[in-house]
Amino acid sequence: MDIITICEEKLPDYEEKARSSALSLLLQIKMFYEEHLHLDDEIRYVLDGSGYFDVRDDEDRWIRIFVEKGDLITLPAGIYHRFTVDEQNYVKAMRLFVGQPVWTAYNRPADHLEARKQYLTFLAQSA
Ligand code: KMT
Ligand code: NI
Repeated sequence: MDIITICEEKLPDYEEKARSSALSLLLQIKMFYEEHLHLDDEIRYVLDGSGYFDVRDDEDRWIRIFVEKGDLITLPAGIYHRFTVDEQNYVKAMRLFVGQPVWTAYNRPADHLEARKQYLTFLAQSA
């Protein structure tokens, strides 16, 4: 596991280090909000703060899931999803992995990936 914190710190913008850390935070927020999938299950335990996981249903509509401190969420490998913080602008979460930590995001379209094909097969079987 590792721990990820997304929070907007009010740092003086004349400082180069502060500027670049604010920029990397914005890039990270933007990256999480791009629709993507992973090759492994995404398991997140919210330690503090809150936010939204949006997942696609079987008809490709968004479903918004609010998560807050104490919540555990597992997104299956291959499901399209995105994440955003809410107006609190703060979330601290534990990212849990089975085996090697893999958190590479594949932005949509990623339909050629085996994880996507397996997920669709799983969906069709459970329908
Ligand atoms: C992801 O890949 O979507 C994330 O790790 C979201 C941030 S964890 C609260
Ligand atoms: Ni993800």
